[in-house]
Amino acid sequence: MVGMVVLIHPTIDPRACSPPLGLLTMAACLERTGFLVRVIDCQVEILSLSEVLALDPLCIGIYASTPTFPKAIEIVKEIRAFASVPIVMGGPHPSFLDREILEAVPELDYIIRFESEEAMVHLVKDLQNHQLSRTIPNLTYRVGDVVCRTDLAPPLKPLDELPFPARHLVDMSKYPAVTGGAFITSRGCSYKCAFCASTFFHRELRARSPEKVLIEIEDSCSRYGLRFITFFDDLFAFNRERTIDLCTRLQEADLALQWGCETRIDTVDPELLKIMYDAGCRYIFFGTESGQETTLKTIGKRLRTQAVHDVVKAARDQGITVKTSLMIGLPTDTHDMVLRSIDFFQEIQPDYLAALIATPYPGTPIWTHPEKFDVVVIDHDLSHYDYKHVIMETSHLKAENIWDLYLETLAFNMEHSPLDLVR
Ligand code: B12
Ligand code: SF4
Repeated sequence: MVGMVVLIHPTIDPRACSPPLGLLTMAACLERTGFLVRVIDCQVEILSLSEVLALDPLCIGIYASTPTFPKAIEIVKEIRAFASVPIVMGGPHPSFLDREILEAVPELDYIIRFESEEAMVHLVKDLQNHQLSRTIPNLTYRVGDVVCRTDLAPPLKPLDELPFPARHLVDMSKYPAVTGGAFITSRGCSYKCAFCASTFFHRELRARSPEKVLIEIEDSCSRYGLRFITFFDDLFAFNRERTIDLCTRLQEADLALQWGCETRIDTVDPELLKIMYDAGCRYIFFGTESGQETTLKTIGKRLRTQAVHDVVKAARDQGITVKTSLMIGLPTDTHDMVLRSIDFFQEIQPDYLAALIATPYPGTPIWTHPEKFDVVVIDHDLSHYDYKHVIMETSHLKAENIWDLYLETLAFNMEHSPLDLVR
């Protein structure tokens, strides 16, 4: 008999949402192995518990980032109150806090840490055979009251061996046009910024071949009529040659497609920006974080403000809409330094400025070593970890200062008509 797996993506904020690509890639691997998969992306679909249980799944899998973790736990407890079906959780939050979570939540059976395609297929096969082997990688489980872990598998490669995300398992028409066309062409990053967990999550930067990426884009465009897509990679343009290769292919494919991406300031230059523009690039989000070089150094961002100035100008001159970010409440920032950062962004005139309150997400250096950064966490409600709440105070900035500076930065956006694309 073919087994069914239910995968749930909880949400706290359904605005500007996009299909959950990691979960859909895992779903595609399960389908490839012969399992039936039902994906419930709560951003666009709600299913009652009785409808979920009527599917009689072999197992229910739930994704959790830090802000969606409380919601994910609510779902776990609701299911467990009515059924004994095995429940597994994955995603960034449980990956970094697996032991603590399994110890605190007896209703949850398993956590798969980090990249989960291989482990999930293995686990579901074992559940179907009623025999759990200890060779499943990345697994955290319980034996009696004791929480145990298996070793991590090496990062998956080549990524081209993975199937494309199973977009057919969600209703693509329900996502907003501007964010629904989501793609990921690489995993990981080679930097270790103090507020970011990416490098620790993926461990190694790996990229898919431009050839395969283009096939996925062509296929999705023809199925779902996408006119604008976003590359959500951490560091889209990390390799100049590869970026040019993908741009050339996009241009030759002549899909009448416009696109956006997220990348670092120091991965592009005027020549590359022109190539990207000619291939349809109309939007870039640069994680700039601060206009102060000392702060950029403290957080390990390693950017020059002159480079930020030059690249923002070059991209806008090229006709690309530019969004930059300013993090409020970073270690070592004083009130005046943040005001000077706001001035800096006012001077360089990006089209949009994302105001983000610095947040110590699990897995990030600030979260792991708050003492090194001289910060104190003051809010432990994880649903507030959304860059919009004050979660920590620094040696120079108390909660009220951070909030006031945040409002001041938001005002910058008001003057520049905010289009809340993503983040
Ligand atoms: C792209 C991205 C987004 C996109 C998502 C696009 C999309 N449609 O998928 C957007 C912009 C929407 C987004 C939003 C947010 N993001 Co984000 N995002 C990323 C980024 C850069 C890449 C994620 C990705 O796709 N990776 C590739 C895939 C393969 O990985 P994955 O999705 O994690 O899935 C794998 C595993 O997690 C696991 N898995 C996934 N689902 C499930 C389910 C089960 C049952 C199991 C077992 C396993 C499993 O298997 C997958 C395949 O290997 C990561 C950084 C990173 N490199 O991971 C940050 C990252 C995940 N995001 C982060 C954050 C903080 C957020 C926000 C909270 C920010 C905010 N605005 O509040 C929101 C939360 C959204 C939510 N609903 O949870 C943090 C998470 C830290 C943490 N401890 O939670 C990260 C790590 C970046 C950082 N700042 O450190 N994000
Ligand atoms: S913030 Fe950007 S550059 Fe820094 S570690 Fe995260 S993904 Fe890499």
